[in-house]
Amino acid sequence: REIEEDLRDALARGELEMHYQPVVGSRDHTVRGFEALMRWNHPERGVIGPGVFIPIAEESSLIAELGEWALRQACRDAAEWPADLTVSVNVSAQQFANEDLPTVVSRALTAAGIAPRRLELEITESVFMGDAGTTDEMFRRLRRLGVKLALDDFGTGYSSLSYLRRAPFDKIKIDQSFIRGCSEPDNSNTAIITAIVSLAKAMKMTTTAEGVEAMDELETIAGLDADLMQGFIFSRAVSHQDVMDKLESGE
Ligand code: G
Ligand code: G
Ligand code: MN
Ligand code: NA
Repeated sequence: REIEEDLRDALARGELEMHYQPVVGSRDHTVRGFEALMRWNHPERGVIGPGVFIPIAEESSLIAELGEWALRQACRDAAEWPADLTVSVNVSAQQFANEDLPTVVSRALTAAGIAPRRLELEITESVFMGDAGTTDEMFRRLRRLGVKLALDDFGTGYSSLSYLRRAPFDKIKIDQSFIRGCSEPDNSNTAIITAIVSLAKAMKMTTTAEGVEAMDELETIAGLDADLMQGFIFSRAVSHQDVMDKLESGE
């Protein structure tokens, strides 16, 4: 497979880049942080999204190298932002299953010199498919580092409320499939968002509504009291340089 071999060299050739999508407060729309999303600037194929190459990397040990690079780069970039902004990095189930993950995270934080609480790891429910003891121990080790933990794509996959009890999440990210059409009258998405926000508050977790694209969605979500929002209505993921330019110009 040609693309897999290319991907092996992509890191060394400097073809990978982290882009950043702003996460804003639902009420005041001020920027609270950024989600780091990987891009591959392929010399022939152009920009390739992670939806294409992350699954390929996950079929081999390549995901460990890509994951470590992503964490280090995101922390290094975040070191240049104002210190109250969070950087959120996606961690796939394969990365989570690697016992070196806490060491990798810790080294990325130290190398960049940022406070652990500024780094948030986005983890999906798929990590709970692994051995329960190993999974719980990984959560404990990550927690001990002082980083934040977010449950990504909540509500898709094999959702179980028992995961919320088992793992110490700081945040629930409400999957964008629940955001779509949430402003229409009498729709089940409104009820589901309301329930997730209420559950999160009761468990002292914050909520982010993902994939907000339209003004009516934005208004509905603010009304439903989700804490944070992200989506194309605010911005797509942009380069570190664009983040710096925006932050320096005061948005
Ligand atoms: O940006 P986009 O919507 O194309 O991302 C597609 C998928 O790739 C998302 O599920 C996202 O979580 C994942 N992804 C993006 N960047 C990274 C990364 O740095 N590491 C891992 N493990 N997954 C990522
Ligand atoms: O799985 P995860 O939630 O990490 O993936 C985030 C993905 O969602 C990114 O690939 C990003 O490009 C995409 N995304 C972010 N905002 C929007 C949006 O408003 N609409 C759509 N369709 N996708 C979005
Ligand atoms: Mn994510
Ligand atoms: Na998500």
